[in-house]
Amino acid sequence: MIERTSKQPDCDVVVVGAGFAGIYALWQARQRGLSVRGFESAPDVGGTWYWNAYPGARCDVPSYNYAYFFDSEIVRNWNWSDICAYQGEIQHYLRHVAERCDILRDIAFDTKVSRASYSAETALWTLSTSSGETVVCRYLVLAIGALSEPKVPDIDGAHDFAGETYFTSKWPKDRAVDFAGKRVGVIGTGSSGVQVIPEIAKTAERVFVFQRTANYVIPTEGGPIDSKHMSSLRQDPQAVRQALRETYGGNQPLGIGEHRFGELDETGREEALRKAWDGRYPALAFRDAHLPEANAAISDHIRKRMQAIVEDPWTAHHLTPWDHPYGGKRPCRSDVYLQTFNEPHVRLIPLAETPILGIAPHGVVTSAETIELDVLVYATGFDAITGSVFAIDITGIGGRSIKEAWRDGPLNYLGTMVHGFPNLFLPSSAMSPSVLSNMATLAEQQIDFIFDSILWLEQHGRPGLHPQRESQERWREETLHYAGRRPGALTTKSWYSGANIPGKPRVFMVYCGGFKKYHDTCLTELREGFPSYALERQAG
Ligand code: NA7
Repeated sequence: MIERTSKQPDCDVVVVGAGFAGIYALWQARQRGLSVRGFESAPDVGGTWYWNAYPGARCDVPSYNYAYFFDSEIVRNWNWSDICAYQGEIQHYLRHVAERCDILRDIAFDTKVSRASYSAETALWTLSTSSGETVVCRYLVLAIGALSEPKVPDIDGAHDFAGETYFTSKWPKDRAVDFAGKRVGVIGTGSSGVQVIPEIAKTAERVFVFQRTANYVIPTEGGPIDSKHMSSLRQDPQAVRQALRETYGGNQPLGIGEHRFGELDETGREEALRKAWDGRYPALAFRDAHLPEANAAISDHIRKRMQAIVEDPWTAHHLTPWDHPYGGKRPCRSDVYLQTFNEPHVRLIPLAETPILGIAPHGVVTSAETIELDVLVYATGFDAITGSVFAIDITGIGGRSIKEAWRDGPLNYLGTMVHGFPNLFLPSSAMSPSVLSNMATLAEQQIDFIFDSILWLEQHGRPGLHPQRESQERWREETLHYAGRRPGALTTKSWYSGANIPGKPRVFMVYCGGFKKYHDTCLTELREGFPSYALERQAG
């Protein structure tokens, strides 16, 4: 049982998680003169980039944007080896930033926070950790990531498999996995599957790809970084930082079509689509690419391109996403995935035709056959956005749990705070631009907003701050309004709306109003003294 009577906190702020948001939060706390402690379940910094260390793991947002900008010297001194950096390099970068900011000494590694409860009497949070410690703080920042709670495989017999089993979301860090001469099955064809499959195919004797839903796969933006572009970024990193916050997605796209869809005739549209594919920005072939008719043309074009890459017509047809428009699910990026299916030892098993009945000790049993395997790799994704929050037993005012508050799906205001849970901050969580934006830009913007809010609270007698119930309702409506304008968002089964987890409420969880609008709304709250929030004064 947590001791709830302490009136003196052990520190001002606790930060849970040491990924992009957590590292910056620890640094911000120090800059603002607050005492802080950090907890991280992994043995090192990196967060999602620590765990997802599978071969081929790579960011598909350009590295020079998917980075910190708060410290101009980091921008000037760090050299990315590729436009789209691989996992090892990103983790190395995060370690470099953590060392430079001297925040490693604040973090207890290999330590999970299992419980967090708020006392209205003391206006303090009390946490329990896996090391048996109890920590009391004023402000709790859960920088626990949107894709950090792996989805538990929901397939019969999964535990009976006698061969080697791996999860892309928890890849071994202490050794290289050897696929040479082995029959390998991969379940899942989202971004992780699409990245790991070509790597496995390099050495495995046979590769069987179990695909439940075909997904769009477009070229990466990878390759050497243009030195002129990098020099211009380095000239004034703070201006770039500001400019990123003025964009729709928190990054600078590689290209965008010159014209609107409606301005072009058939030939002009074909030309724009061709140019966009060659320029590696097919999703932005038109200035108004978000309109349903433009999106339909883009989706058709990508389907044709995908089919042209895969030589076998049956495989090409089954790898093509016919059931949803581009962007309905998280699209994948690769220059080698589709090509891998042209190799004779790689076979696609479309589960829509031959579903998996179960897993046996020696392989996967589908409705058509038993496929004998030595290795099984799960690339089955995450209990996205809410999973990491529910992994901690969080209780707010009156002992109400967050699971209860979010029984019908997540509810919050501006993606960061929840009614009934004062001074709890949730960067990268639901109803923020999160996974549909550049998560690095978002981490900095949200942590700035959170610590500006904390500073305001410190200056106003440290009350408990939480959004009014009505503000949350309004924000959810606004989130759903913008989702309704995004082709496929509300009609496609995707993890954006919890459809990958049986029993999870189907609520679209990402704010699509654009980064600039989101940022402006946060700034308005700060400027006007939090009109959409309630303040809880400490008793006595
Ligand atoms: P995703 O995008 O959720 O992909 C998971 C894949 O696993 C997807 O193809 C799923 O099919 C498939 N899946 C999940 N459960 C099953 C079962 N039970 N049987 C068969 N197939 C299954 O996760 P990723 O790790 O690839 O990517 C996550 C994000 O990381 C990515 O979007 C980037 O932002 C980085 P489904 O499509 O649900 O039918």
